[in-house]
Amino acid sequence: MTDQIKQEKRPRVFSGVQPTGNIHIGNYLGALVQFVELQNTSDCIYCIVDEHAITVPNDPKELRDHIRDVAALYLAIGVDPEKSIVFVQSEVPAHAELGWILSCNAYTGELSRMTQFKAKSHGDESVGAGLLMYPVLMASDILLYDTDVVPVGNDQKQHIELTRDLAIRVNSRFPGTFVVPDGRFVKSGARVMALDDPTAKMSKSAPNPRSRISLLDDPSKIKKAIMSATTDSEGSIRFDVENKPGVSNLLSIYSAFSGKTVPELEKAYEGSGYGAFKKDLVEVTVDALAPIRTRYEEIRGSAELDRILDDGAARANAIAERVLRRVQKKFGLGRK
Ligand code: ATP
Ligand code: LTN
Repeated sequence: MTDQIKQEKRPRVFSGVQPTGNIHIGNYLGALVQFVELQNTSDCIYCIVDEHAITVPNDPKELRDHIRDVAALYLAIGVDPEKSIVFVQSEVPAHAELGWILSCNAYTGELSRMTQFKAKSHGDESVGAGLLMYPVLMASDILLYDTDVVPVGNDQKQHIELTRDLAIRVNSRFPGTFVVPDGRFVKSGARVMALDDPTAKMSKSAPNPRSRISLLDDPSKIKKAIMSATTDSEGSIRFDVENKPGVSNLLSIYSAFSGKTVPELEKAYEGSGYGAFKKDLVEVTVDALAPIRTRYEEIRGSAELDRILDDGAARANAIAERVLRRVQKKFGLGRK
């Protein structure tokens, strides 16, 4: 039995984050914490998806900086390059090549109905076609590595569904082309809401900086954001998303960072006011993020970071080229 378990193939995990700055606790609790957790049981590949970042207007200099930022953050939260492959998407050309093949198998109708496309294009005809193709490139990222599991935040469910649909569609024409992946979503903290408006998700791009806590915020910024977080006038600390979205969001964040369950927290804060609760949450959050900041500062400008990304690109290319060749053969592309 033990031998049998040993011989079983470890699941392949793939995920990516866009280098668009301001990585916040929503990204962290919704997706990134899983990256670290999965390293011990799976073969993990973590990508900085810079080609996705150019689907909306962007500044090239900032993009360059943010690629390093996200890479350093991966390592700072505990992604271990000895266990996982960490690389930059544009350094593996097979992503764009498989993306083209997949785009020939995706329907313009299904792409134009995607929530993200509708939200970001605002029905504008002159919006970049890359925005429409965004989920196809994401499917390519995933399918290129014969991925079994994709740890992401809840908001990516529709993209994962499309990836599965595309894989199944191609497989029905050419059996055995793709592994059909599953999404993996965390239960608590899966959707962190904006601090100033707990009915909207915490977002990198929201104009109010107090709507989010970025992973690299200093203690005074964290304090300001939490102390000014929207709550309600009832004054009791209980989890009730419908009627108390602000307090419920804070309870989820508290629970995720402290390891205490929500009922434990409700009990501990029975009878106390929002002020005391928020003050404690500031402390818990500052303590959780401090080691990440310290490690990030050590890594961000280091030559070691480049070495890790070079090595990651070489390892990712080796896998991706093999899978791409397999797919090209199925489609009759090329001569061999
Ligand atoms: P934005 O916050 O601007 O909407 P995004 O969703 O484009 O950013 P990415 O960097 O592409 O951000 O996302 C990285 C990961 O973080 C994804 O798996 C995404 O699902 C997750 N994520 C983003 N926002 C939240 C949130 N508020 N709560 C939980 N997970 C989130
Ligand atoms: N769309 C994703 C980022 C992303 C991704 C991926 C996530 C691009 N390619 C492949 C997982 C697997 C987002 O989080 N906004």
